[in-house]
Amino acid sequence: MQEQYRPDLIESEVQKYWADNKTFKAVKDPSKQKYYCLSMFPYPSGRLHMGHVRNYTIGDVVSRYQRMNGKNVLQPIGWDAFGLPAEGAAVKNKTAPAKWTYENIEYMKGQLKMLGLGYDWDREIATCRPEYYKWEQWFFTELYKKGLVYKKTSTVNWCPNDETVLANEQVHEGCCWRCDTPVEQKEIPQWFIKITDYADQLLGGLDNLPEWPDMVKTMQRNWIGRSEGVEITFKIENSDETVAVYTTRPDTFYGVSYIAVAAGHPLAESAAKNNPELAAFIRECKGTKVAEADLATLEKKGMATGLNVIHPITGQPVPIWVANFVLMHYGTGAVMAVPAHDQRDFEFATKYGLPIKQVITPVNGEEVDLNKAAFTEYGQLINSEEFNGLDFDAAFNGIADKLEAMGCGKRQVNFRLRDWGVSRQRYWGAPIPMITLENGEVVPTPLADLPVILPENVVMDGVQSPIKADPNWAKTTYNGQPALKETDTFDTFMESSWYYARYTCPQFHDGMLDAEEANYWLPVDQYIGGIEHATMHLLYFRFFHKLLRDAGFVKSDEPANKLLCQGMVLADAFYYTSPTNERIWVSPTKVTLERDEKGRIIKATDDEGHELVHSGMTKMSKSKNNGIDPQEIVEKYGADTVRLFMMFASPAEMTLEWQESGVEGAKRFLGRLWNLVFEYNKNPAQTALDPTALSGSQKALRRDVHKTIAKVSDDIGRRQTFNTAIAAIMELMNKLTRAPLADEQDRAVMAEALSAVVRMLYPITPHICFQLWKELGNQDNIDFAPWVVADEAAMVEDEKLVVVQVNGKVRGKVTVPADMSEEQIKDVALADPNVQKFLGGLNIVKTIYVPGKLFSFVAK
Ligand code: ANZ
Repeated sequence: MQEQYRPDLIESEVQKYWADNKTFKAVKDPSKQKYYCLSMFPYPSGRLHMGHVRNYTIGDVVSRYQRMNGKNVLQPIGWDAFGLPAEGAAVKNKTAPAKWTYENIEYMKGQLKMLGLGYDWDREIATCRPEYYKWEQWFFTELYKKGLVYKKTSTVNWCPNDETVLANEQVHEGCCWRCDTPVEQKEIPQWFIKITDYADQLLGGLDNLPEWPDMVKTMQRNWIGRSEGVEITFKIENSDETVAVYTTRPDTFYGVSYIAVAAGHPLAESAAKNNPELAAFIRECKGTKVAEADLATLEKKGMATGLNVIHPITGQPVPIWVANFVLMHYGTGAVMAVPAHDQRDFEFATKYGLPIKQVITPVNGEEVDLNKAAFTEYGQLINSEEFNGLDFDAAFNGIADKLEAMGCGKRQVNFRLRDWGVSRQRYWGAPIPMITLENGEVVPTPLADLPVILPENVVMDGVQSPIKADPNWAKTTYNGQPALKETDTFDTFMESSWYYARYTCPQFHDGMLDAEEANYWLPVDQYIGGIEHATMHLLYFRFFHKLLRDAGFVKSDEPANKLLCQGMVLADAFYYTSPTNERIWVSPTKVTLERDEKGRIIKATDDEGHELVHSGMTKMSKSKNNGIDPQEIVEKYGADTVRLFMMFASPAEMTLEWQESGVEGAKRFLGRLWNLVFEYNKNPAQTALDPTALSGSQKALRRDVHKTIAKVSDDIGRRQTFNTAIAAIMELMNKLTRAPLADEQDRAVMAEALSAVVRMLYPITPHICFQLWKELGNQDNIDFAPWVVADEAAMVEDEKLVVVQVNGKVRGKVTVPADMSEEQIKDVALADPNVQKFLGGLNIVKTIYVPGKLFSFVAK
């Protein structure tokens, strides 16, 4: 055995062994319990970052742990390979997006292997490959045939710089998330998938996911946004027409002081016909973006239409206004405004001098000051005729009943969730498999013509998609007639919505999924990824699973039983201010620090002598230049050290603070483990451990070993608190390094302990453990060695430490057999010289015994 711990020698060799032997190849085996562990696949951006390393290390720890527990483990990996960055890079580097992507994949694959991640590489998927997206295209055509896909002209967020449609979440304060260009509104035809048909199931299904983080479930509930309300129809004064509103607060019906309609509402349009001022206002409204999130803070603007409705109960006329805070695509695009009880309505009414009538009062009788703000809580009705005094529920039902009886209201459930617009006008994505015939009819591409291949060998000019720029690409035939292919591509969330299922049968040629394989492996047992995917990806992923179920491919209702969202990786960020008043961020790897005795940073300078400001620990990012390159760190310390540090530095779902000193500590720990095995191996145990032949201290050490096994098994397996598991192993290691190796049973206890430690650490630091397992004399490989099981008998305490007090002060500690009686313990305590000293000359008046813990004398 090598005397020094040399990760540089071990790691590449072990990795080669795994690769040559396909150690982690997963094969369906119905006789074994399967375990599907999935980490969110990376976008092939060029290099791995620490966030990836953290995500993938967690997944690997879980996978290896489950394999040792006898499960048939599937841990696949692949590439979320389509997407906009490839186009930008292609323009910049004058290459094709495909070439850039494939090169990145090759490079990053090497990086993943360098980390020792145990993937089944035979299942690798790159979503930009035609054999993958063929089935996505096919599935889309099937959804179309089922009526779950439709085309609609709709207003989209348009980034004029990237020439692409942006999702609401991709618009940050009115600007493109990528390039900060102000976002415009544009009407274009788009393909939509009817996710709203599944809104109820997507919401209800959350209740069947006990092992998903509450935060994710709450975010999904809010995203789906189910609300119960009433749709109320108002008659327009002096007209046969009506206007409908959706309200969740029918209890405030007597407080309506105006009706507000969206700029795109037909009523607004018709009122504008003879009113140029109103028409101009509507144009202005349509030009500016109103994301739901911005509604509250938006400056309220509006204009009267000159029309009134008649309040169905009071018979009073109520004016209709056009208002910029009403969304066209929510509810009916019109609201009944109750300024006394809704803050948006309040701001609007205050601005335009509309009446504010209180109809709700706090239950506790407090005064409400309607000069300042609306009172928006539930309360008791006032100024509402026969409904006065009712609470929210009673008033909701009473007023809803009344309006229903009058024929002008009906109860309704609404969802905030919108249908999923999947069209993108960019090039680097899967072509949408639809064809327009000469007569304008649109038909799905037949299976025989799939995949609709995206040409990879293209020249990008950075503006237009090459398949749009090439007038020939779209030309095709359908039933012998000339026709045109769709030139839009899919939203890349499409590919990431079903990759988890394709991993179960990535080479299957006869269909989208091999149902037998899919149903053996699915659902995913453990999914791991960032919280930033809480709504969109994780909702589409759940949606697709239900679509796959309804298409007969899978039997389960949900794609993943358990979800872990790992925290972000943070690092210190430093900057100095340039003469032109710019902040220049300096990489922490180029910073020299001085610390005070408590370890706080008191001075930071860079290589060029600039004195730096320490702006604290923040998320590793390009903008603050505080990213640490995983590859450099692995080359410097070894993969095991990096993995150990990552898993030890904080609980998996919390943020992780990158500290190079912590990495060094992890390396030293692995060095100590290596040394201990080395020392032990100089004179290893020759005889088996005999639990009946152990001394007290040998028994005590063995007890620690088994207690640690029990804790680590629970921490890794159930609690997923990997950091506390590692802490427990470290504590045990401290005891082991101090333990004697003098007699044969000392060595036998050590042999058992080392075998346990190596197996417990294997999921976290697999290379060193692979090697040490061999050094400990095992013939088989550790990869399939059984997980250690704690021996209950070894954990039984056969001795106890009892504290002895005299008149409330600790005067001694005695070790006694666990089953010793109170009387006998008293004798032992009395025999202690120090206790005797303090009892000397006193009379014992009372004794108190707390079993197994404390013996107390009261003496005078
Ligand atoms: C009267 C009212 C009085 C309202 C009150 C609230 C408080 P959720 O829960 O999100 O469904 N609303 C309806 N359609 C709208 C649209 N297209 N654009 C903007 N706002 C709209 O919210 C429903 C509430 O949001 C509705 O209840 C309506 O205002 C408003 F004291 O009606 B409410």
